[in-house]
Amino acid sequence: MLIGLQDYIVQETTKEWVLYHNDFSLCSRKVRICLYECGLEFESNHIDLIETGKYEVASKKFLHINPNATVPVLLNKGRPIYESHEQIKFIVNTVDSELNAPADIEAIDYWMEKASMVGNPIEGQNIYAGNTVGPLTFPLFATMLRNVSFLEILKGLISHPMKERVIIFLLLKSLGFKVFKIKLIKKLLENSLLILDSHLLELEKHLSKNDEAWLVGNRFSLADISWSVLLHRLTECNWDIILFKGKPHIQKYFQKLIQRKSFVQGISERKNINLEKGKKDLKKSLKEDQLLQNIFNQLNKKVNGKR
Ligand SMILES: N[C@@H](CCC(=O)N[C@@H](CS)C(=O)NCC(=O)O)C(=O)O
Repeated sequence: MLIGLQDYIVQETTKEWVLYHNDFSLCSRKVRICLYECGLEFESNHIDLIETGKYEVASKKFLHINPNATVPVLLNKGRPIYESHEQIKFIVNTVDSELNAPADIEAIDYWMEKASMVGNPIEGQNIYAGNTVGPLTFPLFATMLRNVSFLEILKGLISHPMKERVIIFLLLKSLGFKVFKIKLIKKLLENSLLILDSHLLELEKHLSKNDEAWLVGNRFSLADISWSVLLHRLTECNWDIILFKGKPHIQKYFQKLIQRKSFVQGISERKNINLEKGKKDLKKSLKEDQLLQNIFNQLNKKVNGKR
């Protein structure tokens, strides 16, 4: 897997910064927020994921930019930087901004890495809270895929380098929420939720002892950017009902994060039709779909019943 800045050019450009990204992608959101925080101008290239309509990430044109078929990809003077946590670190190390003011770098790295998606998205969840996000987004993937044809997903079987991802989307498209009747998938969801809860308890404890303005110190940092997109995804999938319960400091912290100008520019102001429909349908299903309600109730008991 390619990580960090590469020494070759994938696009002839006069632009210092070019971003290949997607409205819905959590990792893309992170990089957009960082670019806005630093006040950087960038060429913006929106690339569709299957959830937002088609497998543009697996198109020949995009595979030239990233053979792994994932967004975001940030180009610096045409050279690609892979992995969103590397991209935001690169920005901060390259550009003068409030984000690289003197601070407790070790603590920022700790919290930033914890919220990152690193390696196989369903492994290493005890270290990377970010790796729980994929399985936890399954219900929203299922509603978003209602607006995408089977044919579009099947195309991924030919062009996408990570076929297992395509198979998961085919399952979600064909079974909808019934996918959680598959024991392995239900267990994956349950484990992801429980592990994320333990990361959130650590975050809650840290915030409760912290009388500074942000996660690390009084300056907004990469740690805050990384947690803002993760916490926000939980609210998009309605997991906040379960996971934010009894965590008043996280609730307050999240409200502060979403008011930040860069968050508004990087997330709130970017409306994606498939995402908006998917979120609306998921809310509706939570009120009407017995199977989904049962899953939420069971998981709520598992997380909050033990306290
Ligand atoms: N660890 C990578 C994760 C990249 C990733 O998996 N991106 C997702 C969107 S958040 C993607 O492009 N998925 C495309 C696909 O699975 O087809 C990073 O931090 O950049």
